[in-house]
Amino acid sequence: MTVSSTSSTQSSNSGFVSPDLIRARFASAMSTLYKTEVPLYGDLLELVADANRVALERAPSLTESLISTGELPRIDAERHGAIRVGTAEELATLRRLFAVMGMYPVGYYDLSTAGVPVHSTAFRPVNETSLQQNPFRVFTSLLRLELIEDSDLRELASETLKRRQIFTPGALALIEQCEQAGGLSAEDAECFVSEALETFRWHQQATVSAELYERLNQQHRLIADVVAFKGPHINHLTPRTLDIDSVQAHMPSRGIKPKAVIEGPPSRKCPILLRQTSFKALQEEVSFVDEEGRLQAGKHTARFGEIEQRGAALTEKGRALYDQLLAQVRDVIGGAPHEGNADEYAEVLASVFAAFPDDYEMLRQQELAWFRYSVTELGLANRDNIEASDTLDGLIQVGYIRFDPLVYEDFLPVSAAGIFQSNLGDDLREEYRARSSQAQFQHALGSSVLNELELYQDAQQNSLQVCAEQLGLAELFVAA
Ligand code: OOG
Ligand code: NI
Repeated sequence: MTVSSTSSTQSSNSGFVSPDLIRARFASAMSTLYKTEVPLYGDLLELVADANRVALERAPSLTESLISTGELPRIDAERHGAIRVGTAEELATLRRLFAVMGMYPVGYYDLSTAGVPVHSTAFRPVNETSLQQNPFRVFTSLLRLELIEDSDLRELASETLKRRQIFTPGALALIEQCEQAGGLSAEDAECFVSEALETFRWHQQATVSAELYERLNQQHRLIADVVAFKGPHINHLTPRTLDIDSVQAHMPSRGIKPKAVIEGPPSRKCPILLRQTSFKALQEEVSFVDEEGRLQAGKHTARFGEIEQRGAALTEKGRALYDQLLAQVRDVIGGAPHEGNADEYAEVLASVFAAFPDDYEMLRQQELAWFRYSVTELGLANRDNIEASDTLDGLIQVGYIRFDPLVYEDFLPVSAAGIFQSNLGDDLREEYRARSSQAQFQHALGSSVLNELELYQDAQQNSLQVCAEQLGLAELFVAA
């Protein structure tokens, strides 16, 4: 896969608008749309903005670190969304649509092991400049129809999906045009944003009868959600908060009832990976259509709200430790957490995770997390006193180089499963025995997915290279 490495907000000489700008426009249009569709989302945005302001006022070092990594300006606009599609063709066309906005598939998530019949990737910007511009990401799942045991129903679902077209002719034409010409003009980009938005809009009218909907729903609620509608409605849009515990605590005062447990690591001094919580999906009025085309009133729950707090991206070693500790927590409490054991879960989580160093210097020395290194003012002032034998650790010790955690830009399969489950009903727990199949997913996608660890490693290495150049050194590296 080729990923464009150039990115700027300005139009280039060719007269094309940068993909980063198209993505920023799209993310903002999507947020406006979702506010009108799900008004509680608007309330949540206000809560998050308040909590973020307080968190920044309370911790000047947090502000400093966010400035150093270039994240501060992006926080207010930061969101992720999620959609679910039904066919390989839909997924492959989405890949092309997202590429227009500089979003590429990163990572593979298998959720079938947690009883959710999908596998997924995240479309997101991949280079640092683009991430700083606007980090909008979309968690995108492909339904695994092969997991429907009833072959008649499987066939019906597949035929229903084949009959729909989730993209407008205008969107398809502009994707094609962008691929051929290498970009879009300002006017075409604007048109693209509004055409693309159509795919993610909620459709009140289903494409199936109430009876077929019920049969699909019986198999799995998620199957009904994907198959029975005209398009892959965006099912949540998640703002990033700097203090998830505060937002969770304040939700009820705004009439929002959060799920019982925050997914991910416990609250820490040095946040790692991703903590998420959501509120229950809304019940919405829909109309089904019978064979004669008559409308039948009904209800469907699909859309919900979610917030997240992002922390340091972990290395392979750090991630292995995280997975091991999380598994240990689940062993102690006997499976996934739920409303009935939320307090016990929080206690066990905190005590088991005491084994995960909660100090950036330790995380760095033990190579558990990725960092962005930068030369300080002091370092620049002493540039001429640097010696070729100076090491990274030495330069950090004398205060010539600082390091800040690279934020985790991706998702967590166990958390994602928890989010799915809480919105589908806690009763759905059975696991699918089907094997995870990244190859099959990539075949449907029409390309491979990028490895997130390589992206973080590159970002860390690039920052070290810049430091070396600024200090007149040939190279700098993390001592093994
Ligand atoms: C996606 C759930 C996963 C997350 O933040 O982990 C997700 C879905 O419900 O379609 O969005
Ligand atoms: Ni989400």
